[in-house]
Amino acid sequence: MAPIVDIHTHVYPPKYMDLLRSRTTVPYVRNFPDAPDSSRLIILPGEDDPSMPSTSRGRPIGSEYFDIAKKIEFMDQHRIDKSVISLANPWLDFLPAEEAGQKAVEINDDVNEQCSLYPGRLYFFGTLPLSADTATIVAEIERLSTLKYARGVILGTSGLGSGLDDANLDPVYAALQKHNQLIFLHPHYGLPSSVYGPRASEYGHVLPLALGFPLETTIAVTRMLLSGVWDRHTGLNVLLAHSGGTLPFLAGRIESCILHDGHLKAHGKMQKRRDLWDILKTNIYLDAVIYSEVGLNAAVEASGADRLLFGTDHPFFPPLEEDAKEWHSVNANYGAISKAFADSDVKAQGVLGGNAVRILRLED
Ligand code: 5CU
Repeated sequence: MAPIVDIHTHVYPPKYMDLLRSRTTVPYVRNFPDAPDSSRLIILPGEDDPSMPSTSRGRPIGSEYFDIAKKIEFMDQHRIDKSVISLANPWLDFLPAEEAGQKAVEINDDVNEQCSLYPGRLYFFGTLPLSADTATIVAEIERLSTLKYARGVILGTSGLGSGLDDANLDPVYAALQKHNQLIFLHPHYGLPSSVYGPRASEYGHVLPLALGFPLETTIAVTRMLLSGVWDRHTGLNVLLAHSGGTLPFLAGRIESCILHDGHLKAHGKMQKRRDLWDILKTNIYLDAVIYSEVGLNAAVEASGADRLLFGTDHPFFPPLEEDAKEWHSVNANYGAISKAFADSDVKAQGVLGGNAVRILRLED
């Protein structure tokens, strides 16, 4: 039996918590006067609208977000053997350039240290100082490749500030490829809040999380495609959160729009271009955090069962019932895998952990 490996599971390590608690603008952690005993994590744009009661702002944050012993407890409770933990959004994107490099070193060392407390059970995706200059970012990639438990980096979609289709990222992509470090691409910024309409505040976090996040990822990868990132960096490996957003479902439409675009044709951007289906099967890995068999089947069709990896998104999406033992969100992902691979235990074992062990070098 392959081990069960969770590759989509977050932490805010102690050094990052100190940073969030020291801040007063998004992102930050705060106890509000009308609920002094409960800390709130405010990370998404617009979550701290003063017109909302403090108990609706952001989300409650408890020790499951930063205490690594709680991560292990959660893993044991859900039969997870190994986890590849990553700093949760918004990473270091908001830091001034001059602070980012040092903070990345401190936080990556902090997480590497946490992994060392549970040998064989914890690995991590490092975080990059993306607001710093390219040399500082590349230096951290090189340093990460020497840390025992690092297996790649987690990246948001903003890149150096103007997206992942920015040619200035080429040295960063080249360094990641050279050091065989996988990018775990994860959304944070969503879509402009105007698309959710004037009654958005009545709908909790559903629209930004269910739709804004996946569309953000889809747009980021399509911009990489259109700008030629995948042609210039043919060996770049990227793991997409939430089963690729909507990419497996929309890949055909994206390809068709490219083939019918007069502007791209006139500017010679269609010649020698790798197509999205090839990239999905060669460069892209997808997590299995999609909560249904239908989404999982699309991911398998697009990238193949051997490129799909189990995840939980812990500590986000806890059950709302206080006495729940197991998390519905985790069991939904387990259930989708067992239904989608009812006819192949080998494939199911791969998705649950065998693929992660192979791709991320997690052998004991
Ligand atoms: O619930 C949320 O806001 C989130 C988030 O911010 N990041 C994430 O990975 N999952 C859920």
